[in-house]
Amino acid sequence: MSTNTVENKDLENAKRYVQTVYDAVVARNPHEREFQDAVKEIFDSLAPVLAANPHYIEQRILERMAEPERMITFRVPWVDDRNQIQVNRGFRVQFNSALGPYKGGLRFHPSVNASIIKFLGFEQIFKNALTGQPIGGGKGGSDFDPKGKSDLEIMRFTQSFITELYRHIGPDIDVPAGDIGVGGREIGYMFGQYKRIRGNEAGVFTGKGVGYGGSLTRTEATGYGCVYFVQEMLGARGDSFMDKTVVVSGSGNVSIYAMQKAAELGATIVACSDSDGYIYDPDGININTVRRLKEVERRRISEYVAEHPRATYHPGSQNIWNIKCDIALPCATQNELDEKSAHILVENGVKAIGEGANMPSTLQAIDVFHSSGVLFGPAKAANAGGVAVSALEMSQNSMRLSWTFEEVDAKLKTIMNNIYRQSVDASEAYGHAGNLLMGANIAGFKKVANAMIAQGVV
Ligand code: NDP
Ligand code: 2IT
Repeated sequence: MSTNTVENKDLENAKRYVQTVYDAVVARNPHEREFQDAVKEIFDSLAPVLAANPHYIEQRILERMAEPERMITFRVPWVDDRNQIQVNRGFRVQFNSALGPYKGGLRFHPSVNASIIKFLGFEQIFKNALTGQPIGGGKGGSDFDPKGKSDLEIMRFTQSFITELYRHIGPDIDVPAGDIGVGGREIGYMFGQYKRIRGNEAGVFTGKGVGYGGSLTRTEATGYGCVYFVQEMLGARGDSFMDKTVVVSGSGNVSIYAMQKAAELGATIVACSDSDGYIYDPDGININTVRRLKEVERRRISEYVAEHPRATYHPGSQNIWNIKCDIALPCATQNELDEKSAHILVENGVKAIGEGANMPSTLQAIDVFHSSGVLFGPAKAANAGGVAVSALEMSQNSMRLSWTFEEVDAKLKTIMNNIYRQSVDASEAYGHAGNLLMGANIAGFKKVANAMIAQGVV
């Protein structure tokens, strides 16, 4: 029997093992489609690693990883401006602490449920590992809808949320941050309430205001980091953002700063969106207008066209991918880019995709990108800049000092470069050169698996 045959046999065994564990995950988490997809996306990358390292199978690492260490679900009662009592559901998944305290954002959106929180928490484990910083994986949130709520309603809701969550978090235990619907305002209120109960433990949240323990560059970090990652991918082909046409979905925190950095590097951003529709501006999106409308005034993206008459508004956010572009940065939400949209992007000559959001491309869309040779920067690598700067915020809080914008930005660039390198190296080492999804999954997985084995069966 040739070595190759043995390797193929091991690979086939590993694939069968992965499928068995995946089937058990589906059976144990029925109806949790997003969580199942996130597990499948990672598991499908791992057969070559398991074949080469059978002790990962003996140690039942996949079974252990796919089960959260802890899942907390709680009632969040609050009183609205009409003096009506409202009840929402709060979540925190503490998924994996092998590398450090649980770390990950909080999402406030009506679609939030256990499946969404577990998919995000599972992704976060491997993303955080890729940053090289000592942080485990967690995520949380609520089905609360911040849209249209007054500041006082947001404050009352977040205070109630923290009045339960405080007992489960702490600077060395679990450190939440922002995600969809949670930005500086919400973190400020949550930190304030935590402080009343527990005292001034600055490192318990990241994404705080820079005046009270926040890090410079945290606001920009995810968007900038995503563009730095795509810059690395383009650079390897002797290309860059200069003179490229870019489409960025969403118009929130990640989207705004991805647009800003891409424009700074010489690209023209022609479109962005919110959940109602998208705007197209042939002159290039005016990012200051978007920032004011969305960050300050909390209005809809459709209102952009009133100030920029050459721009047009199109209801239906999905159709943003019909616009011809060189680079597409999905920065809104999960499953926003499906197989059909992927085909349209490829037919229109797209060169690179950088996932600023979490799991924005469906599994089928990713297959389209890979089979057509488009550069594909997977979420857990390309959007890791946000959590990476969160970990830098934790370091600054521990040291009781503040680094400058330039210092943090330089560290962010180095981290994104390292993530890119690790992803390339792992993809090559396991025979899938160019597939950065496999590379990122394998590199993140090995760090977590090795730490879990070193710490015993816990
Ligand atoms: P924000 O709440 O700041 O912005 C979200 C944006 O996406 C809004 O413009 C929102 O529009 C839009 N959006 C939401 N759902 C849809 C939809 N179905 N179709 C089109 N647009 C939609 O969130 P963030 O920018 O922080 O997060 C965006 C993505 O990036 C999420 O996937 C998040 O998990 C991920 N991410 C965030 C990080 C961070 O540091 N904030 C770090 C890493 C990843 P509308 O106003 O209409 O709701
Ligand atoms: O998905 C993510 O990485 C985030 N929302 C940021 C998490 C964090 O802890 O900064």
